[in-house]
Amino acid sequence: MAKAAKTNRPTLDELKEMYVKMVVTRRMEEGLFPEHRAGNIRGPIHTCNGQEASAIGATAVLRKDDLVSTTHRGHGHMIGKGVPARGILAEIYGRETGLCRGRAGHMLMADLENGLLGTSAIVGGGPPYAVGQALAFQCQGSDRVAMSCFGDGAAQNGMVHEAMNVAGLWKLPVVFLCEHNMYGLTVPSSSQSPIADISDRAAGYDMPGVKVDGNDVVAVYQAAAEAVARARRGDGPTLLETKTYRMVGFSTTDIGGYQPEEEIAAWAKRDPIKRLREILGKDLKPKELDAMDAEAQGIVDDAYEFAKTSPETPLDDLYVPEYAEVEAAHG
Ligand SMILES: Cc1ncc(C[n+]2csc(CCOP(=O)(O)OP(=O)(O)O)c2C)c(N)n1
Ligand SMILES: [Mg+2]
Repeated sequence: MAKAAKTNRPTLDELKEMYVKMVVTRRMEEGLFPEHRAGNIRGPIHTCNGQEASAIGATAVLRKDDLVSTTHRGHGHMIGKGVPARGILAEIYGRETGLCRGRAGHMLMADLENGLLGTSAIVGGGPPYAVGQALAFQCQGSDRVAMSCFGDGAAQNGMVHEAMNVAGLWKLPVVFLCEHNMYGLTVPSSSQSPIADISDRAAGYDMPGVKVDGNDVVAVYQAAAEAVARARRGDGPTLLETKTYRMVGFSTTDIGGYQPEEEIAAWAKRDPIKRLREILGKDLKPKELDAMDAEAQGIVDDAYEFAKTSPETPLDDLYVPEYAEVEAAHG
């Protein structure tokens, strides 16, 4: 297995942007659980609390015209790709101003303007359509890249193997980002996979397999930059595995109790936001760091206000004309 690259170090401005996006993701998601409990949004809601460095670091290296596909745990990938928090929250609240006009909800959002190809609640469903998109890019002679984000549980799914196989065979411009958070639902990964590192499978698809500390945003950024550059220059896919941890339950439906206390405590010490704050603290004064926290909180407060005050999606008009238009365009 290849070691993560030590090149492509993010600039201070990039680190600051990633920090704000990580805090936006954390604060936005923290608001969702109480709102769900209060019955203001429907669920289940899944959050990436603890996994922000993986989501934001990997998507930070994508261009606006690259595409990302994600899962039920995709808010960080959306924020990282530049999808506005307003549109995400309005979609979760079922409002006309949501990304999909309140008709898709938390697990099925897309935003083509910002390269969010889609969110899939079908575990393992994302990699096949990212591969299809990457094939289209290759046929078009474009240098665009598709990134597919999925979990360690999804990695055990047949569709994911098929997707990686064909991507390796045809040298498609796709990055497979496996966010290994140690659980699929309530089941530890050791009960699902005979090997600990999913990236070890990459050799079977003739692509590099790279494993990084998924709570270190710099390491994730560097490894993703290398993988995206490889895909962009036509050298084919990479399987990038980020080792991380889900600090909260699987979703709002999870009653918990299966993640050992010591395990949670050990990962809490490696909180990706705290770690990036320490890195930034070498160049910035505490008040500059506080200002970034305030900026992130402002974005989140504005997005909640926007979502809550937007008109509700009318239940008697759930028709989605965009599908008909796309079908017509393809004949
Ligand atoms: C095809 C399919 N099988 C099962 C499920 C039920 N399910 C939802 S999430 C999940 C576990 C996913 O684990 P992982 O891929 O590791 O993602 P994580 O939730 O840890 O981010 C399962 C089995 C589903 N949604 N789709
Ligand atoms: Mg998992």
